[in-house]
Amino acid sequence: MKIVLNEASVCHDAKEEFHHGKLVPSFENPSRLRKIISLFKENGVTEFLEPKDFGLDPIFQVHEDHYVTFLRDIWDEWKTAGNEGDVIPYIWPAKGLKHISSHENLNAKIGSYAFSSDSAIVDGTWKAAYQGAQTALTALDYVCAGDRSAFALTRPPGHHAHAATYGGYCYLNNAAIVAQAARDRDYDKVCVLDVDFHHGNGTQDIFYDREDVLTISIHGHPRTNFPYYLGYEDEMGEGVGAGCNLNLPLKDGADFKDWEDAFHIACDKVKEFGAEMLVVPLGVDTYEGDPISKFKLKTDDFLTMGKLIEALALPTVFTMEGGYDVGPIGQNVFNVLKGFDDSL
Ligand code: SP5
Ligand code: ZN
Repeated sequence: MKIVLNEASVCHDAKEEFHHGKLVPSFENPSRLRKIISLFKENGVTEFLEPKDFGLDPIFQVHEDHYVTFLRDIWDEWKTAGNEGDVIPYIWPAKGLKHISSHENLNAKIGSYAFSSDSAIVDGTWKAAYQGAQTALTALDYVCAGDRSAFALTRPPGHHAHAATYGGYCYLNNAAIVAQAARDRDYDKVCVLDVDFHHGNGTQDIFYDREDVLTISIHGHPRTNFPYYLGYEDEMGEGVGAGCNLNLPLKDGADFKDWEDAFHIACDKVKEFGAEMLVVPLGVDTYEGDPISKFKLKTDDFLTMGKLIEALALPTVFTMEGGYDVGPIGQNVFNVLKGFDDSL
C-alpha cells in the first residue's frame, strides 16, 4: 500500500480547545502524526511518498470559493487586526439570528463559517490543510494508476468539514475531495465508508442529494456524542440521493462485536449500490482508551477491521481522521492497514 505523507501537517498546531468548561491542550495535535510515523518505521515501513500538487480546482469541486478564501486569509486578517491568540469563534448565527453573506467584523465572519469552537485556526492551518488535500488527491492518483490501495497520512482531519463550514478539527474535507475527484476521473459510483468514532457530518451533507456517491458512517450515537446535530438513522439522503446515505449510530460502550454487526449492514449497502471505488475516512478514536470517545475497540480489533474492509474487494483510498490516545495511535492505524494489506 502506498503511503503519502503530508509533511506540512506540523504547520497546524492549535494551542487549546474548550473541554468540560476549561481550555485544555488541543486533542488534535502534531504528536499524533509523529507517533504514527515512528511506529510505522519500527515496523519496517520506511517509504513515505510526497504529495503532488493538483492545485485548487479539485478543492473547489467540493468547497465554496468564498469559504476557501476565508480559510486562506483569516489568519493574516486576524493578526493584522491586532489579535494575539488563535482564531476561535465566540458567536454564531444560531436560530433567531440573521444569516448574512458578507461581514465587516472578523468575529462575525468567523462564527458564520464555524460550527464548533474546538477548531482553532493558526498560522499554518491553511498550509497544512491545503497540503492535506493534495496528499489525499495523490493517494487517489496512485489508485487510479493501478494500485489497489493508498493511505493519505495527514492532519488536520477532514470528515466534519462541510462545503462552507469548518469544525470538529476539520477544515477541508479530504475524503469528500477524493470521492469527487474519483467521480471526475471516471469512477461512476463511489462509496465513502466512514469508520471514525464521530459521524462524518460534512461528507454526508456534501453528497446528500447525490446518487453517484454513497455515504455511510458507523459512529457514536449523536444523541450523546459530537457532532450531536447530525448522524441519526433517519437521514437517508434527499432528491435523487434518497437512499444514498446510511447512518449506523451505535450506543456508548459499543465493542467490536457491535461494530462488526454494523459493518456487515454497511457491506450489504456498498454491494447493493455497486460501488467502484471506496474512500475510507479512518479514525481510530473507536479505541477503548480514546479520551473523547466511547467505544471499546482493542488494538487487535483494528487488524480485523482492515481485513473486513479489504474483503469489499474495491480500490481503496484511506484518509487519516481522528484518534486521540496518542500512545497506541500508531499501532492502531498500522493494524488497519496491515489487516488490509498483509505485505505492508
Ligand atoms: C476528526 C474528529 O475526530 N473530530 C472530533 C472532534 C471532537 N471535538 C470535540 C471534542 C469535545 C471534547 N470536549 C467535550 C466533552 C464533553 N463531554
Ligand atoms: Zn473522530
